[in-house]
Amino acid sequence: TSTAGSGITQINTEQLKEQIIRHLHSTLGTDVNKASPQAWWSATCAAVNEQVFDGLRNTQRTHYEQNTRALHYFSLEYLMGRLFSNNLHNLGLYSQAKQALSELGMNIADLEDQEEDMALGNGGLGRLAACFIDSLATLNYPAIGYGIHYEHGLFRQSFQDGRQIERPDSWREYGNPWEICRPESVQEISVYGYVETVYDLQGKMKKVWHPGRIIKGVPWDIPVVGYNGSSVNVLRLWESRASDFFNWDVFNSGGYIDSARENIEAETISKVLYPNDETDAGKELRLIQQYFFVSCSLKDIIRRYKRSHGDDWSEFAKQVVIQLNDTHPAVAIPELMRILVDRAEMQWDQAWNLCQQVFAYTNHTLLPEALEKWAVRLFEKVLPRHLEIIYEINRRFLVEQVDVLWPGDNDKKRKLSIIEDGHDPMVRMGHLSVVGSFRVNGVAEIHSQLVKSDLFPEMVALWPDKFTNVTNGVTPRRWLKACNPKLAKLLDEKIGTAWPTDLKQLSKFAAFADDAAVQDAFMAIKQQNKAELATVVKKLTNIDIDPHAIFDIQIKRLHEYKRQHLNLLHILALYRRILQEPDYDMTPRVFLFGAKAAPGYKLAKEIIYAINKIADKINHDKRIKNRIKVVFMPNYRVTLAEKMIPAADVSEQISTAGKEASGTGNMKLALNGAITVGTLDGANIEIAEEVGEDNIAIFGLTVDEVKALHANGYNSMDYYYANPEIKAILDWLETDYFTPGKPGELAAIKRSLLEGGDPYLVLADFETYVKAQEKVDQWYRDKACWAKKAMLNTALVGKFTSDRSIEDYVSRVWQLEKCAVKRS
Ligand code: 26Y
Repeated sequence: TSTAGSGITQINTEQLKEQIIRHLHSTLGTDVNKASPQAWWSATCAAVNEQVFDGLRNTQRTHYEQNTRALHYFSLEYLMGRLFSNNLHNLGLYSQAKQALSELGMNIADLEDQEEDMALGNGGLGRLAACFIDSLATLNYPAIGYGIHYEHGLFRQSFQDGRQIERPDSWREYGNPWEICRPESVQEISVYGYVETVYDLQGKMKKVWHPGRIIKGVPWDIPVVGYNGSSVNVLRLWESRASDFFNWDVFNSGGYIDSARENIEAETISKVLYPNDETDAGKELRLIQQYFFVSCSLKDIIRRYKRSHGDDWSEFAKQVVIQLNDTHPAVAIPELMRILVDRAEMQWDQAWNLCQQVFAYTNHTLLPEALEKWAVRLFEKVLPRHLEIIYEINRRFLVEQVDVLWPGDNDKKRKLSIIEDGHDPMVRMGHLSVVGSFRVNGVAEIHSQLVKSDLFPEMVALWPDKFTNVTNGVTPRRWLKACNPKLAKLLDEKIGTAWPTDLKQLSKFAAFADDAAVQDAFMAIKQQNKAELATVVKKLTNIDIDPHAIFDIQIKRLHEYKRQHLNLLHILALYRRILQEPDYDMTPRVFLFGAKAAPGYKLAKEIIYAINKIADKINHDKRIKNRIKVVFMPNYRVTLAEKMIPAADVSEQISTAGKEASGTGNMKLALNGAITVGTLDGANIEIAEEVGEDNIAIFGLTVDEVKALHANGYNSMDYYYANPEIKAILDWLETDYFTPGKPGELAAIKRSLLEGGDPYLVLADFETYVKAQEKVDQWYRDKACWAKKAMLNTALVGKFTSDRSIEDYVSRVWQLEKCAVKRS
């Protein structure tokens, strides 16, 4: 028994074997001879948890004793994926566990496949939260993640005749070994009802909220294991239940069935993750979800604070900082005001001061349809007291800030008001978040610039120092070490083993970029990863792909701005060229897609259908001699990403400039040696700066050119008539070539690009995109040239570790101290 880091006890293979067998017997009630793979997995998790819970207790005790300032990350989404191999890697136990299981006759990879993904998020924003809590624990920062314990995460996707079908995800159907219920920390929260104005004996006015419903929040804790046995932090997720207290009367007066119905309504709150990203539907249940978890979390924070400070609020802002992951948890701002003013009877100014020292806000989008707004009517119904508080925040803001800088300027007031006026007045959550926070950040340099120049320019005039940038990052533990063990091993051999926690070390690998032997080793690893992916593809889709072809991968949510249809037009162009010119010279390429469409997003679903139909036609067309294959992987999720990313040659990052806030898949792919074909958007710009222009294929309009084109009137028809290839391809979509007997089935894409005006400038970027792809094809023909570029991508993207992002947040926003965990 030795020590890894300081918080966790390290054990050896023999001890691990004993623990696994012990858990098979006493936790699972089975034995080595009859245990199912599921039971072996559970028993191994239980063994792993012995180390995890050790570290958790040590971490919590240390933080309590040291009375540390802590970060509280508020997010509606955490896209955790699987935790089994991640926890083993971070504990430094992966190889011991592999060995122990193999000695017990089990294959660790089979056990890994027993685990459901924890898919409590939609995409980038949710996965970012997961990478951040990994880095926070690894760097020994006191931090807790708060969110919702959804019963159903993001839907499971399958295809029926090429169309997306959604089925519920039930990740906890057979329990989840990683979570601990904490009934001792249950909270009760209120919704609905009305506000009464009362006067106390001194004649002082008070607002009393008489809630219509009380709901119980039950916390589930998921330990977050730092790499190398450092801290074990907690992700605390709230599950909603009916409040026993509230239902007691109903129950006694014979309303057994009614009370069961109330139970169902209360439990609905944490039932399901909303599957929309980037289109706000303004649904009542979603607002209640937001308030539910925010209110539970704030009460939890305050309970913990009061344990050491009683009713003295003077240290609160020193102890507590809360990061709002987009505006989704922004109702925390009026909720903290309500607690301070109505409950703690603090003066408004003092309470507001406190709020403005505690909250910080990260913006993840500029898309107008993703900016959250709540109808004032709805807000009033669900949270009547909070609406009053928002009005008062707004009144003071307009009088004390806006009117002071721009006296009498009603135009400025209209623009800056937290309430948008109109037939159906709205609460603007972005405005509320900026006004209530001490810092606002975007997620890549260019995005943070655009947040200032295009989204909140007047707010910048009021508070220039409030705005900053923190470029996103990803955890290299999951996204290199665990998912690409062969490359990780090569790196260990060539540059030492420090890179997982000091990713800039990867730059040492650049010294081998011209070394033929290392190039061969690097490309052999890529080849093996591609062969492994080919097996997965065969199993999931029954499509045969050649591991010697270029693997060209686009994996991200399906959205017009991400332009999967631009990729599709390129595929059609190649297909058509081959049909017209049978000897058309191109390197064989496999185009792989992974994407879920929001269930209500019609055009996104049409794009999936079109890709599937075109794939079917091309994959079966003997004339093209396997030069093109198209694969749409079903049910793209973290676990599939872990198999696709290490096998990628080309990374598609082709959003319209100015639309992708950052992107994080781009970082994971480059880290694993894929070459980016990308626009100058989001973090692509910073990736290009790091890897150099020779090692990335940049194309397309820049942000400024996009703006100019729109300003001068963009007409997609011009491109249709000017470029015969574009015209032929779009016309093709209207025939029944890809959908025999059903002409017009793929016409929605053409319509959106022509009659629809092509809002994301697909046709404007088509030509330069095709040129960039031709360049990539040429690069690939020279094996050494390609190997060098791919290796330099891995070597030069050290900036994009989430550890660096966290250090940026610490110095620019959170002001935390590291806290070394002491073992008991
Ligand atoms: C309002 C609601 C419908 C909504 C729900 C989820 C709106 C947006 C989202 C999710 C947004 C999201 O994932 N944004 C992505 O965040 C990543 C992390 O910062 C960025 O890298 C990526 O560019 C951005 O699209």
